[in-house]
Amino acid sequence: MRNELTLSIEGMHCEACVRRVTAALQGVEGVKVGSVEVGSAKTTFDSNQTSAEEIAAAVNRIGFSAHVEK
Ligand code: 9UX
Repeated sequence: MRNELTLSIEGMHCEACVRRVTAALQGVEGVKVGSVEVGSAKTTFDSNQTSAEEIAAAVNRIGFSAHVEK
């Protein structure tokens, strides 16, 4: 099943951050990136392939602090 996920992301300050976060999200199997801006990201994901926690963890691994909004 396909779920919507919005992350609020601390530590993003510029467009390069937007690109880094976008790349990290695209690297997670089952994720479709909607929009990424400084401070947040909207995605959808297949719950058979990944989870909100896993997606947030991928963003945290590159040095940000992601929180699941919904
Ligand atoms: Mo911008 Mo982001 O100078 O990880 S690249 S703050």
